[in-house]
Amino acid sequence: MIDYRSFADYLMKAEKQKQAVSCITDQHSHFDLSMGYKVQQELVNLKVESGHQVTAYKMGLTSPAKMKQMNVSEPIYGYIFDYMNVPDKGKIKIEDFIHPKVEAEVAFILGEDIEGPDITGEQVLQKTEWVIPALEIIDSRYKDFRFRLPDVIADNTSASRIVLGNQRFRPYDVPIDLIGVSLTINGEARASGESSAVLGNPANSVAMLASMLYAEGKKKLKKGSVILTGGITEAVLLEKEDRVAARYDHMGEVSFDVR
Ligand code: OOG
Ligand code: MG
Repeated sequence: MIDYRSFADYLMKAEKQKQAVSCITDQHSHFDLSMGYKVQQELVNLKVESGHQVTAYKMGLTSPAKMKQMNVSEPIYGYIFDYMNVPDKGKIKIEDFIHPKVEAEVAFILGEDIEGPDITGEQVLQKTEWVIPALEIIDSRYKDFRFRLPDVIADNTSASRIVLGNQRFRPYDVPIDLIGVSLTINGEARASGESSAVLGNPANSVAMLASMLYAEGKKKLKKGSVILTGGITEAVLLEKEDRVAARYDHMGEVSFDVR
C-alpha cells in the first residue's frame, strides 16, 4: 500500500528545504500515473491547508521539444499557487530553488466555463477571453531533474514560478498557432520555437486539460481560469545574475532577473 499523503509530505518538504529527493518509482516500481495524480492531489490539499490558493492550471510535456528533453511522451497537468506568481520584469532569488529552469509558454484566460469530454481547440478559442505570453520556472524536486512520468505528476509537474506578461491579447487578434518565440539569457539566444509545437495549437492543450479533468470527475474549467499550455521551447537552466527575456511574434516580451 502506498501512503499518498506521506509522499505528498515528502515532496512538500523537498520544496521547502530546497533539497532534491529520490524518485517514488525507485522505491515503488508499481507506482503508476493514477497514483501520481493521487499524490499530486494530496500535495494540493497540503498546500491549501497551509493557507495557499490555486491561481492557475498548467499543462506540461505538450511539445516535442519538452517530451524529448525529459524523455517522456504524454501531456500531464498540475496547479499553480499564489506564492508562485512573479510579476513581469520582476526578480527571483536563486537561493529559493533547487535547480530552476525556464521555458516559454502561452497562457489562456477563459471568458466562459469549459466542461466536457470532447472539447475542441476551436471551442476553446471561442470561450477564451485573453491569451498572454508567459514564462514558467520549473524546479523538479527530484535529483538531477530526472524522473518517470508518475514521479513528475506527483511532484505537481515541477511547478515552481510563473511570469505572466503585462500585455494581453484577444485570441482572434493574433495567429495563436503561429507565434514564434525566442528565449534569451543575458542577450544570448538560448532556445526558440513556434506555438504550433504545442499540440498543433496551444488551444488544443486547454481542450486536452478540460477532457482530462472531465475524465477524472474533477471540477470543470471555470470562467476566469488561467491555464499555462506547456513549454514551446526546451527548458534552460538558470543561474545567478541571469537576465531572462522571451520575445514573442505579435505578443511582445516577458522578462525577469535572477538574483
Ligand atoms: C515537467 C514540467 C513540464 C512543460 O511546460 O512542459 C512543463 C518538467 O519538465 O520538469 O511544465
Ligand atoms: Mg511548463
